[in-house]
Amino acid sequence: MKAGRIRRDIVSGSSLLAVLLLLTGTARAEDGYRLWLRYDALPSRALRVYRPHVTSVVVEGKSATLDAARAELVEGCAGLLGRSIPSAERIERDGAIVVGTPHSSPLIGGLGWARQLDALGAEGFLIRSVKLKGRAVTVIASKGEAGALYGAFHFLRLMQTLRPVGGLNVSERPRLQIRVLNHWDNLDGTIERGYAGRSLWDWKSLPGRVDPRLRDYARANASIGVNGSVLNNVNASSQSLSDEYIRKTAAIADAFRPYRIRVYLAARFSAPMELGGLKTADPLDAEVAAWWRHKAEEIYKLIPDFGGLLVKANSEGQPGPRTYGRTHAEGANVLASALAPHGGVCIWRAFVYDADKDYDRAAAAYDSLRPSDGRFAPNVLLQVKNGPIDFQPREPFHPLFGAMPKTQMMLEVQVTQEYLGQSNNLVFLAPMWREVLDSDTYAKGAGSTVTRVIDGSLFGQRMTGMAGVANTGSDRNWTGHHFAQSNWYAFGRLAWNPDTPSRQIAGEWAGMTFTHDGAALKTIERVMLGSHEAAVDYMTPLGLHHLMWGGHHYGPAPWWDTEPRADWNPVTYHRADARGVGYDRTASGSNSVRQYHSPARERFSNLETCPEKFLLWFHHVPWDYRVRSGRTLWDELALRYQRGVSWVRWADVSWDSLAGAFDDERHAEVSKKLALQGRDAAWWRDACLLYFQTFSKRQLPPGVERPRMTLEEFKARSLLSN
Ligand code: GCV
Repeated sequence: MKAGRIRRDIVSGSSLLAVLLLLTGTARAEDGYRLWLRYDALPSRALRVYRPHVTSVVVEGKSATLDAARAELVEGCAGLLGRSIPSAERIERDGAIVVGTPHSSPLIGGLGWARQLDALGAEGFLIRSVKLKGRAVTVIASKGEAGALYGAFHFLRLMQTLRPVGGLNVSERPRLQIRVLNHWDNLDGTIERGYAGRSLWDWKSLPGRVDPRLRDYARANASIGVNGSVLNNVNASSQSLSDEYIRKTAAIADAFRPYRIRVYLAARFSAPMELGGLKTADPLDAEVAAWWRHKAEEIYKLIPDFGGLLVKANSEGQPGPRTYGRTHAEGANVLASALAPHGGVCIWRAFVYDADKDYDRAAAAYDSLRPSDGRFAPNVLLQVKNGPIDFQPREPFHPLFGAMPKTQMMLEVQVTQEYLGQSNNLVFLAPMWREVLDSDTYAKGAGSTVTRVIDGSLFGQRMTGMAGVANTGSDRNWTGHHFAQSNWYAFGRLAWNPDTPSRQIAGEWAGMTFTHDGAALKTIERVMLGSHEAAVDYMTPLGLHHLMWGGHHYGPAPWWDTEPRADWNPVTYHRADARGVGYDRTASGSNSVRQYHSPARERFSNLETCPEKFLLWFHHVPWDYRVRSGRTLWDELALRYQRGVSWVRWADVSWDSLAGAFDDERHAEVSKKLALQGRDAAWWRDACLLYFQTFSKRQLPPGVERPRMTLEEFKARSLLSN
């Protein structure tokens, strides 16, 4: 059966479902809590196709993870198929779903698949339609229980997205090993750059009371292959490593364990002083090393599968090894050697910048970390943000990718939308992350993509990973904006397989989250896939960056020049003057372009060949310079801003057309957010163009709407306070 054939019958299926829901009174609040794990009955035609393939769930063996897989399948299949699906001890009929490992399940052990399963590892899995005990069954098998659980979620996803479940021969394994969310959650319950309520971890009531919601958090993560959570802010409090907080952390780890989520903690580098009363945190001091060793022992006694420690050092006021004249490698290695006997890792952030006179912040991390290449311990991973400044709406890839062949590197992306309209703007981030993953570093000639750096295939790094700064919080729908859930989902899918196309991710998520109606799905996908480019257009087109209001980072303030550090001020980055706009990072300017390998370096350096999306990132360009459209830079800039605003209007109309395609509650809530996004986009356009116009002294070209306020009025009011 082809997916398309199922899809054509969907509309009649949904009307039937609506009638059924009315009759049975089973309609529930559509508040977004269920995320993409909604197991409502599928359209009737799909039911007819799927039901014979799914008649019972056979999970031999008992363990917390196998129990979780069984429960998910029983509940998920029953919901999707609109009938109860029993959990059975043995195969009694066609349509059994047999799940487990060769170790846990004699049925699977007897299949002779050990070699293939070994090759896929403990997190990989096979799903095959086979004859077993004379019955047509589906086997979900893995070498490890984690893989069996991931396979169960994969099977459910096949049905949720109306894909065939007969004749299956699926073979999957994660491309990256550490797939971890970084929560910037403070111990007082607030979240740095969090826009969806308070922290999910109720530290005050832990370890006595563990919020049952944590199980759903873990389920959601497991469903997309996320296998770790760093619980606390990288701007860390030493307290997170205190005995008291380790006990609290252990309670969270217990709740996550069935779903194979390991907990990690962010460590403050000076904790040996603050917690241990030492006089120094110098990483080469023997007492300091002993303190970290004992701390690791204490942690692993309570949390045997603890993932490791994440450190932000010598950055934005955080202490670090540089305070003692030591290198970043020396700093990382002291923690790494404490963690090594227990199998833990030290994840060291590359988000490091100083404020030397005339320095270019985009060059700082490379300059301070590259000399340490080859000096990090084997259980250290360097976690590098996608771009060299800071999660801007668009940045070129970080030059450190491809520059440290002897260092294990992870990619860090920001799922929470600090600079992208927070929880008010619909911005689907998969295309942005894809752009970075697909970027060619040329480190070993053409084809040396960022994906190949982080999946270990380019430099043969042994440990691999990807981190996402989480966007979850206590809001009922987890992420503030319903569509921000798609970014959590996209993170998991890309960390599992960094080659996954954005369209596939959008289609899966929208199908599972909103509707099976083919036409409606297409509309949602189009909105999602265009949203990042549109946000770049209305915020920072053509390579502009860091134009946002200081502090809260919401809305435009290109005029901002009052931060104590120049590198926190937008004026440092756009450099607008009477001649033009943009940051010259070529040899005639900061020359940070030197950090890229050839031919990327030359391509970025040359005004004619520099991709237009990075034009003002690398060049200071005259207002009358003719860009590829033949327009002057000024006209192009203005029209890009306008294009972003027009896109939001289009998205709003498209969304309106979906009324009735799914529940009114979420439809109305997203409509409200789109209205805010329209306001924000126009605000960005008007404030930025009015400001840049004071330098360009040119008229707005035809097609660009006139601003509704004066520049002084925009300056007087932060968008966030409106
Ligand atoms: C956790 C940006 C954010 C900070 C964040 C920092 C980081 O500067 O604005 O809130 O701090 O990045 O990634 O460490």
